[in-house]
Amino acid sequence: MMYRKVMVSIAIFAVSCCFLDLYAQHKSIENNPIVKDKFTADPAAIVHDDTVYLYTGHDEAPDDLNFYKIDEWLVYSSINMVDWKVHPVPLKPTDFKWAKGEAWAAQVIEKKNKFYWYVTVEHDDTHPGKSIGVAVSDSPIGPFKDALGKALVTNDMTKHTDIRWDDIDPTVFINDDGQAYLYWGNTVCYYAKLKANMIELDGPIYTVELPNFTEAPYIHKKGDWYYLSYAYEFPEKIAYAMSKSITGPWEFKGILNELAGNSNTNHQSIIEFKGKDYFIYHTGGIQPNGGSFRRSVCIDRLYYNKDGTMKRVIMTSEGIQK
Ligand code: FUB
Repeated sequence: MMYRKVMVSIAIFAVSCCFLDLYAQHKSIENNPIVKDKFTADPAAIVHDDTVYLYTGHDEAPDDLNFYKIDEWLVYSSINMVDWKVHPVPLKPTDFKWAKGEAWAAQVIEKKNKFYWYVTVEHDDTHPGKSIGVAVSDSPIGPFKDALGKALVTNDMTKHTDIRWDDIDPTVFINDDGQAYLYWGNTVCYYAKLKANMIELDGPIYTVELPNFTEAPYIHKKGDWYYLSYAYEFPEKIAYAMSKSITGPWEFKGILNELAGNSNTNHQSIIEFKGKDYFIYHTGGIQPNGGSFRRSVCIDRLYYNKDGTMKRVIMTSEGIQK
């Protein structure tokens, strides 16, 4: 009798262990947001030497401030999109002598082993309003320094709207023929060619008509298609348009990502890494004090349809799993 009891107990124990093990194997870790010890916003990522470099702003608004307080940009790297290594602060608005501050959205691009970082900052009183500057480094993690000694785009260079924050959110794309293009804007979407030196505009500034364009244009290419995604309406969703040419005409394709949890802004970056596509964005999801001015970068998979259109992103808590 005793022997039977012991055997039954052992069997129950073994089955329980089995279930616990299965549970552990199938329980996903919550990898979104990817940085949990500070607030990160406005992601922009590049791939270099089998590594992803992710650049963000550092949201530091105290709980009682209902506006942005962003005094530096940050850089993280990963070889698997799950484990992220933080590097020393690579750039601050104070590194631009002509800027007052405010490290708004920015994007890095590599050309001939140099890394050019196009940033939004508040200009000093000589050119009031938001401006775009460009910094350069020999390494994706910096240190970066002002490449031009003055702003690349100032508020007085664009006259399509009276607001002083329409020259923000630069995105840069180098076309197959080597020609680089800078897109940017708030309320109005602008673009211009860049000279081969990457630090001067080459010719006029054009505009692109896009439905409900708010800000955060982002250019990427997949196969023969160019994609211009952007923040749509406010609070922001992400919508996109497609074209067979970097300069359009752009055909509107609809919503790519819905409202981001607890944040008015959404700000996307899209990359392909080791054969998979990723949608990188921010939410206000960290509790208890995350929100529109204390945001957090998240990553989810992006999928394309056969005709090149993109499937709507499914934002998840799990994010990317190993
Ligand atoms: O982070 C400040 C601003 O909020 C960015 O420049 C916009 O894209 C929005 O995310």
